[in-house]
Amino acid sequence: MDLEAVTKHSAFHAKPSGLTLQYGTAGFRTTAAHLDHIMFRMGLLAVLRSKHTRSTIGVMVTASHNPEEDNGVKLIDPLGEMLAPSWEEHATCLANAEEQDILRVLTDISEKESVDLQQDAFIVLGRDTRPSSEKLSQSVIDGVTVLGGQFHDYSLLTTPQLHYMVYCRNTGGQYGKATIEGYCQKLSKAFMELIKQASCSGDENRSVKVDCANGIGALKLKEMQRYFSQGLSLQLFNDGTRGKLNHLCGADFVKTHQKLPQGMEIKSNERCCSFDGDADRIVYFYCDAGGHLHLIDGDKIATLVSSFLKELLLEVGESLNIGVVQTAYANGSSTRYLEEVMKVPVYCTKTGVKHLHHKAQEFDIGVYFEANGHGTALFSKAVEVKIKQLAELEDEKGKAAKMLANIINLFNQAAGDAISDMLVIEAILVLKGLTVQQWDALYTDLPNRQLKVKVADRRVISTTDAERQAVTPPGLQEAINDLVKKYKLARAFVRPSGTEDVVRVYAEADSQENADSLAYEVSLAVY
Ligand code: 16G
Ligand code: ZN
Repeated sequence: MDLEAVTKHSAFHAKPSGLTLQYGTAGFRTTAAHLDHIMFRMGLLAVLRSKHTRSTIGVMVTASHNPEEDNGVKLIDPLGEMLAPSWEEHATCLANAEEQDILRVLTDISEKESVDLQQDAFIVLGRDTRPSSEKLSQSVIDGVTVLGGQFHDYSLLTTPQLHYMVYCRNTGGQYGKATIEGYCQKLSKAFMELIKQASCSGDENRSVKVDCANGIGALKLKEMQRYFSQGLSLQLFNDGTRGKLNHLCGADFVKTHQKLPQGMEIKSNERCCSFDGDADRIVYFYCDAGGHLHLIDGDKIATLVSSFLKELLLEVGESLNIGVVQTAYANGSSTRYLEEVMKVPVYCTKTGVKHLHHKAQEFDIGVYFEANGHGTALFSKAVEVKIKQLAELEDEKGKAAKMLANIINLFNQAAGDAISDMLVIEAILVLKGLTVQQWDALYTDLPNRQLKVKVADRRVISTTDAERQAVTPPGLQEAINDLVKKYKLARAFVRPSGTEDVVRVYAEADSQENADSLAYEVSLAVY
């Protein structure tokens, strides 16, 4: 380590005094003006992580669905997963070190993790379309190079595309080529092959309207469209040419406000979807003839996907275990439908992709989706090999296996991916001959409401049972239980947010009115 150079460069990226930030659920996130030092330091940390794992590490500059003025950064581990928890702590430590302590903290991390400083380091970078992202990623590069790391800057990418690149690079190209072209080719080839397998390709002009949240998704879809235009035509809205990122549009807006995105013209019964600002979440929706919005969220996506996979497995004749992973936010109707009608085991984890992803890896086939639309399906290596063998057969079994093999290729195995999920969903709808209305009608969501509450210190609330029960402050859970008892089909929980300084409240009940008042009453109990 050229210690002098680190000190010198660090001074160009000085930490605002008194500012402390934490590596949270999705990395660091705050107003872009406060992030320059964080970026530089995450460049440093990425180099140590790369030396430690002897692998390529990713650094993504984005604040996803948060306002355009915000930004953020997260590190991507060798197999395209989120950063290991012990290194999240190192990240927080390094981020909050005062200038004079930087070298000591770097040395501490290297010693604790026995990092061989002679090792090479390679970092790949990606960023979203925020005005602040380009400059901030330059600061990451400054951190990388001052520690002697090599890098490749992909510049504009969706978050899941960077996860894909990292995964490809660390698996010797087996998963795919670590280029945008490689990504587009892999996904569209799988998609087009699936579409060809549809028995009734009657609906030749399939099209879907996409709300791109004025973010990176628009750019990347435009880039990719020509690869699959024979199978699906897209009409893009909120493509960033006029509106502001995530403002009154995008998956998070549509899901939390249960409102149509602005800037989109839709007719009744048209199939539409919304991406979030970095294109790792997707929700579908349509308006019925009465102008009423029907939201099809991550829970319904998980249901469509897992029922399709279960049917294919039956045809293939393999008894593989399939599990669905949800969080406390999953609508009660979805959990009931999955368990009682579809008979698939459902597991609940804490909020945050890393928890769901980790749990999903325990199954031969693990389907995970957060209600907010982040998710994917994971297939074990053994399943992939087996299915590819069976796909060689020329009978019905082989046909089903071929379909499954294409689905495996179409799902991003490294992270939830709006583009990949959209193509999977579109393919399943064609293959099953389902309209968006039929899909929506699988079950009826319980009316629900989410609220956020500002409190002096959100850490006074701690939870257990995958965030479904409050442990502290004393008496809070009892109060929630009493409120829930007043309503039919009701459920409610509170949890401190991992990304904002607020407490989140979720409630569901038999009517929207009741869900609203239960959420309101619970929010009063939080004070
Ligand atoms: C982050 C998470 C998302 C989670 C959300 C919860 C990742 C990549 N993203 O956006 O999965 O739903 O945080 O936010 O893990 P909250 O803690 O503020 O409710
Ligand atoms: Zn996102």
